[in-house]
Amino acid sequence: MAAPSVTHTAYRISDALDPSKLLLLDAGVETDTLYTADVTRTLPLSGRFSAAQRDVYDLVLAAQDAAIAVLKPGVRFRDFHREAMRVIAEGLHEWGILRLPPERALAEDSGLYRRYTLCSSGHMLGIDVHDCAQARAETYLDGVLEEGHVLTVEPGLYLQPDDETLPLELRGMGVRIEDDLLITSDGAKLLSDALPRNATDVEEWMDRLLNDERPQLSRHSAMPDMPREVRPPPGRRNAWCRR
Ligand SMILES: [Mn+2]
Repeated sequence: MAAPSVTHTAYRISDALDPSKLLLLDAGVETDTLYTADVTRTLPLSGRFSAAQRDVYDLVLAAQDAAIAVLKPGVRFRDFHREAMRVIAEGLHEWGILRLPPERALAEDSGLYRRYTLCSSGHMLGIDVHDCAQARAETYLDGVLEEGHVLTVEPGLYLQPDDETLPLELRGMGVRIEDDLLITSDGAKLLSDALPRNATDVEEWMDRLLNDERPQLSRHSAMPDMPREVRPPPGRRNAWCRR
């Protein structure tokens, strides 16, 4: 969200939105089966990305595409994050922001790119939206993907407003793109492709939203029609607001 420090915290929108800024919208749902998911899109509030915003957006999308491309059974959970970070580090190096060669920045004992990425690039989905944050490392972070696993891939660039290593036009910008994927027998199926992903499609979507061509809500998306017993239990805490 457009906020003074680019973090994963949920913000309340109390002021008018600045059309020159991006809106990072991370939305979570829980279905009547109690399974959860979240997706993120980063939207230009004016309807059009500025050149700098588009550059950052395109780099994050390239990182996400690269990460998605390595998903298949037998691949380690950490591998897609590494792949996303390789693309991010190469892009930041090309822009002159990351001064040292990407392979050195990516080394285990360096991680210098991390000041711009802050966090990991995805998580498993299930009964908890970060399913399961309490799992042992050997079955999750150090684990191996299997057919039937469902996860998010959500690399981002979070460029702090006071970071003097950044050109002025990039400071304070945050971009994340998050999609949900099912591991299949030989790859991964994108489950959230009903939402636009590339910058041009996002702009076309914003055009329609800004011109108030709202789609009709389907019967299932109208909460008041749902029987009371399938609503999420009241007061249940969820980690959606953390990412
Ligand atoms: Mn997420």
